[in-house]
Amino acid sequence: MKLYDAGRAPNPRRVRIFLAEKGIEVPLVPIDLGRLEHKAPAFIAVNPLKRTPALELDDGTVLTESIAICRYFEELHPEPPLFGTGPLECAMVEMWQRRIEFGLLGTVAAVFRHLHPAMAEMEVPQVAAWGETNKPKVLEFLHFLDRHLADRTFVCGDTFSVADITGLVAIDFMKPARLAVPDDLSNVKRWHADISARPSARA
Ligand SMILES: N[C@@H](CCC(=O)N[C@@H](CS)C(=O)NCC(=O)O)C(=O)O
Repeated sequence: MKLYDAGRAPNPRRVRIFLAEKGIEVPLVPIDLGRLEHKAPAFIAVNPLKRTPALELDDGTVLTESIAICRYFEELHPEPPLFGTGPLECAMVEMWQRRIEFGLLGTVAAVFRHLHPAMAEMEVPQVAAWGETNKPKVLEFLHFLDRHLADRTFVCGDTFSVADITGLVAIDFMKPARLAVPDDLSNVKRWHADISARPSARA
């Protein structure tokens, strides 16, 4: 199998962090988004949607969508569980993963994609007003998350999960999007510092 990766881009990084937490090594195929390699015929043959990451299995099957790829590895290598254990915890992880993916990663991505000059060739058309519209949405979600983290180590309690991975990547993606976590959100800052200190965060 091989994982089509894209350097600093947030979604491939989610998968790399997930793999690092599991201690799984998968050969990486670097795709240079800046050079629009993902829009070249060779990669379109892998993922016609022209997005990374993509996991190609030995029989040629291709999985895309970061969370689908992570779920595949969770089934292959259940330890440590990163999607929760038991009906309630699994549902909580799913709920928070989706909340953070849509409420934070998605809104930060909208700011980056629609306002950053480097995205002009990739996000066509760039709609600056949509980027600006998402800035307060990012802040609103961060305040919500800060209240939630007041009495929790990780997003879903005492156990690190894929919801924390999506959160880490989303917060780190704020830097290129030229956004910052407000200083008074001390719970988000403490949680982000803790999960950034895990070896997997270097992936
Ligand atoms: N929902 C997809 C999103 C994939 C995605 O948007 N990947 C970005 C990199 S973070 C990409 O390949 N962008 C290329 C482009 O927008 O043209 C996932 O979770 O994997």
